[in-house]
Amino acid sequence: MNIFEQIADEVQQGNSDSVEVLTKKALAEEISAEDILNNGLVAGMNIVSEKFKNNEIFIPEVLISAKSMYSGLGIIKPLLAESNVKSKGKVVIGTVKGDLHDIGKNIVAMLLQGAGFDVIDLGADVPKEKFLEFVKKERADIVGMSALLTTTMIYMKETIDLLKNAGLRENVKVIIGGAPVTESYADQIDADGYAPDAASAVDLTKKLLGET
Ligand code: B1M
Repeated sequence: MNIFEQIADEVQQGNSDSVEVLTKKALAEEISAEDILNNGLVAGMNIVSEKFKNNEIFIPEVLISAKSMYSGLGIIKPLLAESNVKSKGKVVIGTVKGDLHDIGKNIVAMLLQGAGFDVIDLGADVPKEKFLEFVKKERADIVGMSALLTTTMIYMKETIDLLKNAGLRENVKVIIGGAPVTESYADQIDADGYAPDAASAVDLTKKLLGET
């Protein structure tokens, strides 16, 4: 196994210590931070993402792998900033107002970050005004909203309407998800897409940004 495969493998196993050691080793071998990110850390998370999609692994494993990916990312992040590696796109994500469920949203955010997107996570219970503020401030390519309650889904539409009123709807793609959300609801409220799970959210984001 080459060093990229080793890093990817340790991310899959969720071994933070090994990911850290191997990331440092790769840097010592003068491998670029960008290559470590794409061919090691992200490659590992992509496999995790696929396995999660296929029900081969479950939430705890995804969280452990994501944590190990973060331990490598922490080491190369300053170097990535220096070398100005181009992000695949900027995603502002949050769980809508009145809704405290954030486990699924966190997984979506982690997999998006793992896939190379710049993710700004606004947390849970996010008012529409805050989504608008960050879409503007960060010049986001995508805004992602999560809702787990039938009573809070309506805030997805309210956020989209606010983006429209602010004249920003054309500048940003909107994706939504969460247990009670459906494709037809996405159509109904004029979102750009719906994803039933985190791995599909990554695929959808890539598709909307013209990556694949
Ligand atoms: Co609550 N809760 N909860 N809860 N809770 C549900 C959602 C419920 C279905 C349980 C039930 O009654 N059977 C029910 C909602 C009923 C309804 O509206 N139809 C419910 C309720 C009623 C409530 C309270 C009102 C209970 C009360 O206080 N009486 C209350 C509301 C609090 C609030 O939000 N204001 C409440 C509270 C809580 C806890 C705080 C205890 C806790 C949340 C902890 C936390 O998130 N930090 C909690 C939990 C854990 C659940 C269940 C059991 C599990 C949710 C979860 O984390 N799933 C849930 C029952 C269930 O869903 N079966 C339930 C795992 C997670 C990985 O899946 O979030 O679906 P999920 O995310 C998936 C996909 O949906 C998708 O990808 C993720 C990963 O594959 N996805 C996206 C999610 N967001 C996406 C965004 C995208 C794309 C895909 O693009 C942006």
